[in-house]
Amino acid sequence: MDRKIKKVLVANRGEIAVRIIRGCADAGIKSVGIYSECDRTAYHARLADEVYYVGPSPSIESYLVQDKIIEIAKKSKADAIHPGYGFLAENAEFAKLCETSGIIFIGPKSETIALLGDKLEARKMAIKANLPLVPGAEFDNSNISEVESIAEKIGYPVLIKAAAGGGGKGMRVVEDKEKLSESIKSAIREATSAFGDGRVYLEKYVIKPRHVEIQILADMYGSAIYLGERECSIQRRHQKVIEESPCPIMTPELLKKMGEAAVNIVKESKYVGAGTVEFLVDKDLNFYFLEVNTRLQVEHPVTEMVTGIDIVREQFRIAEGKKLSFKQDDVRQNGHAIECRIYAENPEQGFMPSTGTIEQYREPSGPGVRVDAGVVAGSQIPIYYDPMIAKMVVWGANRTEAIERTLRALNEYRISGLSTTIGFASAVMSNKNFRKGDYATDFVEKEFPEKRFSCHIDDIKQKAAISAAVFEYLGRQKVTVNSPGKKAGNGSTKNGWSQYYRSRSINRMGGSR
Ligand code: MV4
Repeated sequence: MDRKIKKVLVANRGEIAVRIIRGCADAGIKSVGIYSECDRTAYHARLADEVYYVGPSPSIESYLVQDKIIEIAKKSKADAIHPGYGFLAENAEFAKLCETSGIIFIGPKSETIALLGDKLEARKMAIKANLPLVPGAEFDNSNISEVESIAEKIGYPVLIKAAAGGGGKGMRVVEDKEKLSESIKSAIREATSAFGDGRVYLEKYVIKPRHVEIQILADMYGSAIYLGERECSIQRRHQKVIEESPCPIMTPELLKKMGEAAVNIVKESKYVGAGTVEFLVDKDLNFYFLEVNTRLQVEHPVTEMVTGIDIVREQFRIAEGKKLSFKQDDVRQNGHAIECRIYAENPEQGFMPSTGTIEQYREPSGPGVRVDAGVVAGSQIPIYYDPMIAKMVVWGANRTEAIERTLRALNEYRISGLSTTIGFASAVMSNKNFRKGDYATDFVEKEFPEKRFSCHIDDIKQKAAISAAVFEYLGRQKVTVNSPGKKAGNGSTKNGWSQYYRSRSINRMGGSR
């Protein structure tokens, strides 16, 4: 079964393509990049050993064109395709196409992707594997009185979910019987138009849950292990903002139970590769299965930093038909890691995507800091794709150290030319309840209820850093930095330079959005 992978086509862009290309280099594997029209000069395309044009900028004409990607894989003689996340990563049809084309798809088998992608099938699988589930049920879409009696039995509030959904898409909370049939009808309509599949089901709505997920690895020979958990409750509108590991409320007993549950569903579904099992955890530390993500996740580096295991490397090994090289007892969680997702968005304008060119770009570094970015100075941020441009992942010996170090690193980060969420991440790190570890999925709406977020720069260190940056930019002329004052310091999301410039009414840089 052993098949050495010599060359991998990376069917993605941005930071995850960069991550996988680096993983290839570390494993002695050649990488093939693909790029769309607007990604001609993108960093991932510069970094790959070999690159091919895949099509016009819109994803449906480039990163989603299955036949074209297979054709490039064949032309470049790639043994395998790594899909990253998003795009074709959880597309069972594409995995199948790889299989029938004799190309290794780095991920589970297409049947597994199809099965777990159907949330009702995944639920059945979880029941078979004895996982705890939120009380809920599938029902006949056409029979409203049946639905009403099921909802009554579950107890209000109930949550309508789409079988083809996931990640929060197509969900509806229903508070009482009166709104049930109308909500179901609109949920079916929405699911039909979004997924071409109108099947929905009901679950008891868990109030203020935490979102905790377990990273797993499984080989082709039925062995599976868990690599600890990630706490992912800090999100806004189902978009994760901060992730950390360990979960602040985790206990060794709970981790063992959740980890073993995750391994059970993985084994039951004959899963192969790296994957994530999502759970809700309530305030009494009860946990409930949600879904299985059959891909490498955005937040995987949090686990890598705490366990020391290179998940992408393990994906290659598993895909080559190797057995897992370590046992559950070999996995240790060391210290604490926090990931801040850096989005090209403007928090002051309701987190609207902020497109344009990155003018200055300087990453933080130093002890415990890892930045996975898809950009460099001069990069264009196109409108066509996800606005996440980088992830800053910070390790500390304990949670407090990780938080303090995250703040230090965020203060060091300089991006100008467009708006980012760096200032927002700092505000989360400074939040009292975040620091206590006392938060759930309602954190952002509760602690930052305004649609627009603006953060005030009054930190002396930040000022010093800004002056250094100005100094650098003005070609080493001597610059006197005045105190920005209360009113002026509102542009923190522009991070550093532009803030300063705005407060001094110099718009050479700040004006370039
Ligand atoms: C839930 C829930 C409460 N009760 N299910 C959202 C993403 C999808 N994977 C499942 N989600 C939820 N399912 C029950 N029965 C609350 C959420 C939820 C949520 C979950 C994880 C992270 C953020 C969230 C934000 C709002 C709601």
